[in-house]
Amino acid sequence: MKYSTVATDSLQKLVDVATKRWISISCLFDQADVDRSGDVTKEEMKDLLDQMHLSNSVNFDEIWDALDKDKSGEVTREEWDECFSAVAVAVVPSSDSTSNTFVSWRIKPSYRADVP
Ligand SMILES: [Ca+2]
Ligand SMILES: [Ca+2]
Repeated sequence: MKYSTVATDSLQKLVDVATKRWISISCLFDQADVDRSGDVTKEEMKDLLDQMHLSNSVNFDEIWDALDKDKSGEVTREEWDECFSAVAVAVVPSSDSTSNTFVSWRIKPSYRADVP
């Protein structure tokens, strides 16, 4: 699943703020779904962005477009999870770079006190 750069960027900002507040993507949905209807409406999503002080720094239409995959006018938990997991995957470093970091740690000189 690919989203526009603007959508990914905006969703990423939302994820960043949520992460800083120790809110998981799943909890974020609960927070957005104020009336516990099981889906998030445009109004609820706008309120959430307001709460997170993101209304001015993200592109709402792009976010909404990415979230409401079937264009039903509401975002279900499935749509929410699918969209955010796609964004989360995009920002996680590849396993290659992780193993490279690991290797460079291993070959650091052993006399360095700050290297385990
Ligand atoms: Ca709702
Ligand atoms: Ca929908």
